[in-house]
Amino acid sequence: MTALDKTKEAELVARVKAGEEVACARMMTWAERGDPRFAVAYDAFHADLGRARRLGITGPPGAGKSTLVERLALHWRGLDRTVGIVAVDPTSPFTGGALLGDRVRMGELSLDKGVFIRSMATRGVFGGLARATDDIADVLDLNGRDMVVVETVGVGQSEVDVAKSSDLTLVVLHPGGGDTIQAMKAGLMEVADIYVVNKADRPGVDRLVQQLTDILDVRDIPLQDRPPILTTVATEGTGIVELAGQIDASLAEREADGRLAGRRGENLRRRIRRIVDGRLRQDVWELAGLSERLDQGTAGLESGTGASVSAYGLAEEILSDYRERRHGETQA
Ligand SMILES: Nc1nc2c(ncn2[C@@H]2O[C@H](COP(=O)(O)OP(=O)(O)O)[C@@H](O)[C@H]2O)c(=O)[nH]1
Ligand SMILES: [Mg+2]
Repeated sequence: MTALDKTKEAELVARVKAGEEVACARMMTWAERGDPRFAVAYDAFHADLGRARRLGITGPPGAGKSTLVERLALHWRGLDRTVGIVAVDPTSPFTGGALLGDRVRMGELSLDKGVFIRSMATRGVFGGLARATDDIADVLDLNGRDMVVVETVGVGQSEVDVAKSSDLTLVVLHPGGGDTIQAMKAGLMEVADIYVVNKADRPGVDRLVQQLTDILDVRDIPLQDRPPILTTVATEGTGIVELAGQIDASLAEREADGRLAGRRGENLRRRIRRIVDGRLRQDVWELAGLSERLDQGTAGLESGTGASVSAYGLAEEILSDYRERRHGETQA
């Protein structure tokens, strides 16, 4: 028995791996809070990861992402696959801001042990949204979920980044959700592996599909990478079987030709960079009270007694202070 086998972290890892939901929720809380115990646990389980299929779903608010995820989850349950859902959306029905019509079906899902739903606030997540959602998705993978879906509102760079950190990214648009220019500005077009035009029961679907097709036409995308465009009516379940089929087909193709492995490698490198960035930032600001140094350096400004301060100059001073202290630490 190694030292780690005796720890609480290892015990929790074993429980998550055995499929325990309470343990799963607990470990997710560690991840969300940036609890150092998560990193310890992660070291013990990272070799077990990679079995789950990970999907990112993003798009403008109100496009029908949550309704689609719910429908997909029900479909997968029918195929006896287990599901993990991470909803990063303060207005999502998963987070309790329930839309009346969705309550019944959500109830159905929430009673099903085969579906684990975790909702996350977008604010106050320690060390950034992408870091936390990657960790939480890993917990669901360890927990044995076949399909792990992360839903984010595609409004900001960090939300779009989260959707990219997956095996496959779905971008959901709807007629009446603004034009494709808006979606392009939000960076949604770059991340889409599959486009879903939802609310196909509404007018303007053909026009939206045409706009997307035009955009794809002008881009010089190799045929195999050209994102398919599917239409759905999530509220009625129309097009869900086709969408689920496309998801499986795209994943299978990417697995066979090595693109999946390549993407996972890319995601991992981006993730490690993020961890290093976070740790460095934490180090700089925490080490030997550099935050205080910043306050002191600018204190005169508010009282009107100080000389002007060079932002670059002070930043450089703080950094060189940090380096000196770091150097002193490694010498000691
Ligand atoms: N007419 C129509 N309404 C839909 C469809 N899909 C979702 N909705 C409705 O659109 C609203 C937003 O859906 P939601 O899934 O919460 O969107 P999200 O913000 O993208 O997660 C809800 O009132 C849904 O019932 C659809 O295919 N057709
Ligand atoms: Mg939603």
